[in-house]
Amino acid sequence: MEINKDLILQMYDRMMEIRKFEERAMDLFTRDKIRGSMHLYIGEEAVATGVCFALNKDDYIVSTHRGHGHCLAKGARIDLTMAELLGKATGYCKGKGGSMHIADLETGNLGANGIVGGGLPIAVGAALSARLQKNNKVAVAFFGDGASNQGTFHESMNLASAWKLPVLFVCENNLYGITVPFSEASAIKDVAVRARAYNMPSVIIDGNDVLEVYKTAKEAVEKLRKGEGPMLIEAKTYRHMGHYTGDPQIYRTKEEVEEWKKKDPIKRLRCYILENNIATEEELAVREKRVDDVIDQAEQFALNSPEPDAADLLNDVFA
Ligand SMILES: Cc1ncc(C[n+]2csc(CCOP(=O)(O)OP(=O)(O)O)c2C)c(N)n1
Repeated sequence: MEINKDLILQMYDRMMEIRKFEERAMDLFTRDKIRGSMHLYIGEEAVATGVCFALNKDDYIVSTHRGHGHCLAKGARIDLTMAELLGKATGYCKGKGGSMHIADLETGNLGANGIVGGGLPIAVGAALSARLQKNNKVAVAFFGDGASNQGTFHESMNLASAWKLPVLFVCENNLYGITVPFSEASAIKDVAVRARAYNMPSVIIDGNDVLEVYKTAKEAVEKLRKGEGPMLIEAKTYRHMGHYTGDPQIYRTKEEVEEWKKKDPIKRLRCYILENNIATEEELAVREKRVDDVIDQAEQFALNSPEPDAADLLNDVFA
């Protein structure tokens, strides 16, 4: 599959936006502008970007506690996302969702989810609604290797396959569930083999290669739209940062982190672009500067936005 040059550059921009958005979010966090904690996606940008570029705007996604990347990759506005992280009234969920619970129905994002494995059944429900409404939409469930040990994963895989629903299961295997290596919590080496138990095709890919992610997702989504049933993609990747913003990271070595940083998906795409004469250093610098400006504006928008009104505290909240 040939990917046109313009699309490659757009994917580069999107990955840069996610990376710089999160670096700025971390900066705001250390300045006490963001409360609670955050789970950063830095290092995993190629997965969300490659998959979401293979989707239509109105296709559904469900996201995880590490959800900023999915949200932006699906096309959410950077300023409204930043405002949500700061708990401002202008944010996507009027400041009540915060980092872990952003939803944006305009772009089909049914929500990040603090419950590990909590998004998977929602994706199956969304796919069922697409089937019943015959609108040809697909649903993508992003989840981690840790979530694949949850009952919701198995129930969702089973039902989606039994009913041949248009769900793409995307496992972002970054090797750890908080501090626990996947290898210590699981009897299998690869999550992908679990699809066999549900009579579902699966594939293992390099999650740090956005072009491979895009091609695999594009082919999978075409099959889903033809009614061929669900599929599982296991994208091998790594998070550069700790599990959450205060993680002392004593469960992994600095050498391991450095090894994976050499496989940084953004640097890798940058090299590919230069080596294949898709753009010059100067052209990339202009694009990177544009991203910096967008992030600056988003930060200013978020900082200048009003706090939610206390009278709205219980509005739009369901339990
Ligand atoms: C149902 C549930 N159990 C436990 C937790 C605590 N918890 C938060 S993140 C996490 C690990 C998730 O690992 P993984 O799914 O691999 O995602 P990653 O953090 O690696 O992206 C756990 C156990 C939770 N939030 N929800």
